[in-house]
Parts: sequence; C-alpha cells; structure tokens
Amino acid sequence: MKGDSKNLGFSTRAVHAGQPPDPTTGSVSVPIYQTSTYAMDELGKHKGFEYARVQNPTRSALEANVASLEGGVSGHAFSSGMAAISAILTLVKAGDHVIASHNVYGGTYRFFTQILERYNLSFSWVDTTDVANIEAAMTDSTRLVFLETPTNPMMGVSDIAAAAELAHAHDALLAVDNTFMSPYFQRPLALGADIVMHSATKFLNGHSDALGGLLVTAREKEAEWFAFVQKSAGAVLGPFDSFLILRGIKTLAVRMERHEASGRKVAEFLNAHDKVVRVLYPGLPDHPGRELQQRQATGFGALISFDLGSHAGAKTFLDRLRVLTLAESLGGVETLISQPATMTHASVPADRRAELGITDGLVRVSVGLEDVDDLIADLTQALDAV
Ligand code: P1T
Repeated sequence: MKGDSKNLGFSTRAVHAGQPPDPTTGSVSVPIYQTSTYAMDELGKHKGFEYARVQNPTRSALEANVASLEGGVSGHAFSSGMAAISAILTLVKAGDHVIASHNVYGGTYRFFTQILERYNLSFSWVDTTDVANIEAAMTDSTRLVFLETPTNPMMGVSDIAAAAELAHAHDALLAVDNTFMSPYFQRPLALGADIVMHSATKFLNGHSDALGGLLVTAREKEAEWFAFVQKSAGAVLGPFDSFLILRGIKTLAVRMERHEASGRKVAEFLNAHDKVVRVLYPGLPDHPGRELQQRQATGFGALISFDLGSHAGAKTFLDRLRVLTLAESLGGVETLISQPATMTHASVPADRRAELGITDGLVRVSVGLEDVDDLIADLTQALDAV
C-alpha cells in the first residue's frame, strides 16, 4: 500500500499501517533488521538509527501499526507484557499512590506488591467494576489508575470512560490492560484512557510463538517518556519477535471473529452442563458486566472461566483433555486451558484468591481456532469423568 492509512478500516490498517513496501527492494513484508548498531554517514550524522536499543526498523513498524490500531500517537514495544507494565509504572515515583483492579493477572499483582512496594509506592486494590470504589480510594497522592478489563481470570468488567473521567479529575492517569480484548474489540484511548497496554504474547501475536509487550499513548508527553524509558531501561522487543507479532496482527480481525464465535458456543455449552457450578463470560445473559461490555466494546472475547467445585474435579477434568492444551497463556490459535490458582495466579496469596473467587476448582479457557465441535466433544468427554 502507498501513502497514509489513517482513514482506512481496521483490517486494512492491521495489514498495512506502519509497513509501506521496503524503499530499496520493494519487499512487501517488513524485513527483520537483525542488527545491533548502524553505521554513521559521518560524525554527528546518521540515518535516524543509532543503536538497536533506541531504534530498530522492524520494531518501529510494529509500534506504528499498533498505534494506528489503538488510535494513539505512538506505540512502544517491550520484551514482554510485564516489561510494558514496568514502563507504565515509571510514570509514578516514591510517595505516589496507585489504584489497581483487585483482580489482575497474577504477575501484575506480584510485581506491584513484591517489587514496587519496596520503592515506597502504595497500592489500593479495589473492585473497579464499581466506579464508586475507585472514587472512594482516591487520595491526594493518587497519580495512576490501572485497570484490567475484563479481568484475568474472573472476567470483571470496569467502566473505562467513567474511570478516565475520575482519574483526570484527580490529576491522575488511566492505564488499561487491553490484553483480553485486543484493539479489535476494545479501544480504551477512544474512551478517555491515557495509556493502553498489551501482553502482545496473546491475541496480537496469536500463535503462541513470541513474548512481547506493547504500550500506546494518547499524548506526546507519555510517548516521549516511554521512548526515553525504552532507551534508558532497555527492555525492548527484539527484531525477530517484532516481525512475528507484526505478522500475527495481519490476521487479528479474522482471528478475533472466529475466537469469539467459538467462545460464545463454548460458554453456552459450559453454562448448560450440570457438572459446571458457575461460568464467567461477559457474553452470558446473567453476567453483571454484560451491558457495560456491550457499550464499551464490540465483542465479548474468547476467555471463559468456570468452576468445577473442587481441586479434584478440576484435576480429573484437565488431565483427561486431549484437544485442549493444558498450559499458561491465552490468545493463541490453539485452545489453552489452565487452573489459575496453581498457575497464572499462584503468586496471589490463598486468602486473597478466596476473596476474589479464584477457587481451586476454577478453570480458565482461551478458546482457539480449532473446529468448535472438536472442542466441545473434548470438553464433554473430560466433564463426563468429573
Ligand atoms: O506474559 P507477559 O507477556 O509478560 O504478559 C503479562 C500479562 C499482562 N496482562 C495480562 C492481562 C496477562 O494475561 C498477562 C500474561 N498472562 C498469562 C501468561 C496468563 O496465562 O494469564
């Protein structure tokens, strides 16, 4: 594609934004610039690339692409989702207060409580599905609100626009972890968020073959800061992983449609099954966040959590599965299934897990792109054993 992609549709931008054909060869896919440094033309003069921690053309293409999809001013690619979250937290300093969703990915909770609290940052963990709880937790020192929506793994839905308004009224920024939705279904910057974050390891890459993190900012101020953090702290995404994620994003729209169509079917199947105690999926009619999800996103996604009542039940079920893969992570072409209590959320203390409803019987599934009938048949035979 030649020229600017700004006014084009989502799928067109997913394929083309940030990646015009290579000017020297016409290469249609962005080359993997596997280099650590760039020769200068003469002292004091370079071609815009100095050193790979600061700039890399493959990484820049991915960053421009995701900035376009999220509707922000600039993208920043990091070596993992956690590295991207670390970069967000460099916006606050000792003495500042952060409000976070009480249910977040276990690694996010571990990072905030076991590392950042040592630096005199304080955190309030609130049920952000009720915006009144965010308001009640605000202090004079609150500088950041960190939302995950829907949450991992309890599928709580928080009102992004209301949280943005509140944060801004208190001179704080709003960052949203958009990993579960991807920009295909939800665009937090358009709802007023200042920063949107992704574990690009998940739906953006989509093929379970790369680790990465992305930030997109609404304003130049944070964009400049994150470029400075990339250069100074250095947890940047390498060229090969940038290439893989850029390649994955080209099919994001079609993948998300299929993920969700199958996700709905699996959720309905589980909801009707008598061995399943409880199903958490924002697309089900009894989910408390359903109406809000419909208002602020264009889909419900492919993550479903459900309770089998006990650890023994979950173990019997998980050990029996043949098509579904028992593994951490989500958002890949293959259906991945896990027990949050012992896997993704093992670093959350047991009493906190109990408060959140992350029981030992809870199972989380990320519905992939296999034939949904095969998935349901596999779930059926494994549930029969419970
Ligand atoms: O794994 P990494 O790319 O560093 O991303 C961390 C992360 C951040 N935010 C959310 C919502 C996440 O789900 C994750 C990673 N989650 C898993 C590995 C998982 O299985 O839930």
